[in-house]
This record gives sequence, C-alpha cells and structure tokens, in this order.
Amino acid sequence: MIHLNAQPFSFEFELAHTALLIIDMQRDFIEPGGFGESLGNDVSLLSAIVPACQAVLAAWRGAGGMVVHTREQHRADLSDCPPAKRNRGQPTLRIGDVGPMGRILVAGEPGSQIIEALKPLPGELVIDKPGKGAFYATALQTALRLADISHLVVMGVTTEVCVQTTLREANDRGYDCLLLQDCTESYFPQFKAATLEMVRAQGAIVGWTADSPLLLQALQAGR
Ligand code: C5J
Repeated sequence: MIHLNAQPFSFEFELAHTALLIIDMQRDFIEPGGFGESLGNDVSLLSAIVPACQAVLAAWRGAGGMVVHTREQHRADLSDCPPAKRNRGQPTLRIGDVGPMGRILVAGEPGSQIIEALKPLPGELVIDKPGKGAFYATALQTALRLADISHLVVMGVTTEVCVQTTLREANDRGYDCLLLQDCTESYFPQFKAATLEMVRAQGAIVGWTADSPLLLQALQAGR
C-alpha cells in the first residue's frame, strides 16, 4: 500500500489496482493552430506542464502501473459530434474545419494526436472520447473493471473541462481519484484554482490533490 500525503488527507492506493489516466494531452489543445487557439486561448500556458507529466509517466511506467491516455476527437463524418457542440460560440475554426494541423478534433488528423513528449507506448490503452468526460460513450469503465482498477491518478488538460468532468464521472462510479495539481492546466488560472478547491473540499468530495513530486517519491520508496 502506498500512502501519499495528499490534500485534504492521505491518499492510499495499491499500484496493481491504480491506473494513471492522462486526459487529452493532444496537439489540438497544447500547440498553436489547434482547437484551443481557435477558441481564443493562450495555449502556451498548457505546454508548461509537459515536463512534470513526462516525469510522472516515466516513473509510472517504470513501476509497472497501468497507463490510460484519452483523446477528445470525433469521427470524420462528425456523426458523434452534436451540432450543439460544433456550433457553440464564435471560434475562428470549428470542430471538423481544416486548420494548420488538419481537421480540428477529428480522428487521425495531426492535431488530434497526443503530443510527442507523452506519446502512448504500444500496449497502453488509448480511449477516444466524443465528450468531455472519459467515461461517456467509451469503453473506459469496462477496461478498468477488467484490469481490477479501483483508484485513478489523473493528469492532463483542461482542468475545469475534461479533467474535472472525468473526475466527477469516475467519482460517481466509485473510483478514488488523485489529481496531480502541477500536471494539469487550464487556459484560465482562476478556473484551475477553483477546480482544485472544489475537488478536495468537504472531505475529498470528488477526490484528492497533490503535487507530483510526492508521487514520484512514493513510487521510488515503494521500489
Ligand atoms: C476542452 C478539454 N477544453 N480536453 N477540452 O474543450 O478540456
């Protein structure tokens, strides 16, 4: 059993029953020319967490833990993209439009790929999701059940959108979730801060938070 000095209290997990869940670290959100920028966001904020995410991913792989990556993306015919999602707001490019990295948030396009620094290894699970939450319209829950997973360590983007939605979905399904606060980011720092507070409030009502060096130390000590 690994004990991590998280907030609001200790997060305890067994590596064999815990998956590292990496949310939407895709070029479309993190690099210029993608969906994030088309919505008017400063994407450079998000790339700052990549080194911390890389360190966690390397340590988790080294410890032999299960790794799951997600990608928010749609079929080429957009049949899994509700018009309400595509038409909302005034982005310069909408989902499915052709941008500098191919069609925005469409499967197989350069922009929907996970960034090179966090590229999935063969054998790691990659969940493609049409919504914000990683459990909605995906096989994630089945895969976690088959792997006997009860705990999730979560990182990725963006904190208050796909990360928070996934945390809430996971919490309602009975998973204990730890959000690594230096391995998640938002285009809006105040939204990230609010999400961290919301998640761990009221006795970890949604989950726990911690900085990734604590996890790295715990994994090292557990070896
Ligand atoms: C957004 C995400 N922000 N991955 N997606 O639309 O958070």
